[in-house]
Amino acid sequence: MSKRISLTQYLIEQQRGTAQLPPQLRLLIEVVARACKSIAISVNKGALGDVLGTAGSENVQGEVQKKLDIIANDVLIEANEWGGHLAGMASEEMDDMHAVPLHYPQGEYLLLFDPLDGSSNIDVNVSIGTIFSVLKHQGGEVSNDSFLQAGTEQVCAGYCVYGPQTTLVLTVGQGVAMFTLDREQGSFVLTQDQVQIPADTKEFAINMSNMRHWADPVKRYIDECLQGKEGARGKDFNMRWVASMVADVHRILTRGGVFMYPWDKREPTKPGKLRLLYEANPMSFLVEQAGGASTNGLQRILDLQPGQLHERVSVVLGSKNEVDRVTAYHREAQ
Ligand code: P6P
Repeated sequence: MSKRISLTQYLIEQQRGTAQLPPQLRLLIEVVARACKSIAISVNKGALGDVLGTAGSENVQGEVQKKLDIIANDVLIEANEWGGHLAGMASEEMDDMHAVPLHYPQGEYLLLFDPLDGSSNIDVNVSIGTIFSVLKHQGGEVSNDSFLQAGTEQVCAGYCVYGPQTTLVLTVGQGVAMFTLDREQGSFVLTQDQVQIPADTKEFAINMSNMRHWADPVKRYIDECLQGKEGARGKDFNMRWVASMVADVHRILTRGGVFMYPWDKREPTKPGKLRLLYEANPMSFLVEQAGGASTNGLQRILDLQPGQLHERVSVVLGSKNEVDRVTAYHREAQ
């Protein structure tokens, strides 16, 4: 890679270039990146910072909140509400949207986030991350309904993975770029641009303990992978499951693979475990911008019209040819 540039320089070049990145959106991204640096500092303290363990509360999903879930959520709210770039925010950790207080200037964007994805991994020191998605506010009073836009309406999406490196991964619709945090400088530095996911792979990511609950098309696909080169696929597969979507997606953006969290019969009325607006949509935008594919087994995830803020969805994403195969198996079974 030629001379490394900072996130700020990259964004200014996007502002001047074909992306014509609006200044308010550039500011939004810079603010979110700074918030992620602050979250990384808390995450990296671990037991030394009294940030581990549970917060003694539950979120709207009925999940026990970890202390760092709350810390990360508060950091993102406080960092973003005064800048004048947002009309409102929505988070996995908040029942309803958070309107920008009226004593601050109102902006034209809506920010959605999972402040700390994979928080079951916090106490065991496994990679976790922040996922974010940006929509345009369509005007009028901001409410939960303002956020109910299809994933194709996103103007920006990204995540920050807190792992061996702290890496910000971003798209504004002009491909996917990766920025590694230079802790000595305290700035994100461009370390990969125009990320491409290989169309084929030998690696799948799924929670195998749920096998008996899957629908037949998922069982068929995974069985074929497990049969290896003696089976229908004619090649051996490897399996990874970090139980942090950010970490699994980062691996797929880096070397390919297919990630699946499908519907299963444990809770048949739920389409899946993952949330559409602030997990599946931003990850699907990134994956498609990197040449991959993302469906709910039957439809392109970015085309789905959300009905509620914390709506869940079944997810199959990653290397295009594998996602196409899984989707074909679902369609054949209809
Ligand atoms: P399971 C983390 O809680 C998460 O929302 C995703 O990041 C991850 O892919 C999935 O759930 C893990 O779920 O059932 O394997 O613990």
